Amino acid sequence: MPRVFSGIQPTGAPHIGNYFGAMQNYVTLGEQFGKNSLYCVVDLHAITNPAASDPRELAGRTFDMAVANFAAGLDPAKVVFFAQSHVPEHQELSWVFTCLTPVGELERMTQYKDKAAQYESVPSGLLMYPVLMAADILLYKADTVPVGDDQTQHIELTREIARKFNHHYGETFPEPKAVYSQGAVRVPGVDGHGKMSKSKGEASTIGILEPLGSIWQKLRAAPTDPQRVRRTDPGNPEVCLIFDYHKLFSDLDTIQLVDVGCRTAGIGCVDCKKKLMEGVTAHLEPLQERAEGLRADPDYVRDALRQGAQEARAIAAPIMDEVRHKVGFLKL
Ligand code: AQP
Repeated sequence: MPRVFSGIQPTGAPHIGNYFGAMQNYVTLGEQFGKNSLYCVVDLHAITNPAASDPRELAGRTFDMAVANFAAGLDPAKVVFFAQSHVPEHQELSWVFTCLTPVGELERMTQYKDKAAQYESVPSGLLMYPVLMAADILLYKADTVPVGDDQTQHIELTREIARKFNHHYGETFPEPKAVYSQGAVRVPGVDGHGKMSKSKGEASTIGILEPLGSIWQKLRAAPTDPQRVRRTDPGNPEVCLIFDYHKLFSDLDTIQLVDVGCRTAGIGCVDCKKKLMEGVTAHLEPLQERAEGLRADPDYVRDALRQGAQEARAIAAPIMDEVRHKVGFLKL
């Protein structure tokens, strides 16, 4: 049976890119593979980003990320859901992989280059980010990784690290494959600049737990086809992020209606956005109600995380023993 692993950073409020790009797949794969699917709030990864690692906020964000995933449909009794820092073996395996990975390969990672360019002094944890990610996945010998396509290069490096370990120390790890969700591999930010990302700040994201009034304010102000200056101008939905969002939230009839309406100037941008908001509300309102219920019962969430960490450690322990033995560490 396949083993599934994926992680999500507690670097901010989860958004519709995380939801459609990854979290929905967590739920689907969780229903198929039960306790063979592991999901992790990667708080160790989060502290590679100094702007998102305020110690007064990190624990709360980790908790909120668990709430969001449970509200989105992940049942912690049926899958393994935990926080990365509660399973120290992630760091131990990461060190072994660090010693196998050339610095040059890490410096070539696009995400590293983009992020490092923002700092005067680059934290070395940022360079090691994909090595820790490889350890997250391979610690459970997972072969299936539901992610958005921004992670493709990191998954390729994970495969490379698995090959290298197997070559050096003998056949141990599978070469995992990324699984993408259909139609949502890279959800654009609501500011119209690149992919939606937590660390770009709330102005660029639509949070799945964000009040609906606030979401509407953002959608109302969001850019549309720049060529469509007047209401009577025909537009091109293919270059409009509102149309991208319709494909996520609206039914087929509505998608067709706004597609034709935009091309023929039969519908204005504000009405098109109102139609989108109907789909957003139908989708997110029940999820937000479930999240409220979970927030009102913090012991349930904490117990679920505690239990998840125990289950994860039980899977990781024999695999880590095998690694220690193969690497040659003295066993007492
Ligand atoms: N815009 C997106 N479209 C589709 N999938 C996405 N993912 C993230 N953004 C999009 C997928 O969500 C999972 C969790 O990734 P993450 O925690 O790294 O998400 P983020 O919002 O991208 O977070 P940050 O903190 O802002 O990270 P950076 O700055 O690194 O992008 C992953 O499977 C991801 O592919």
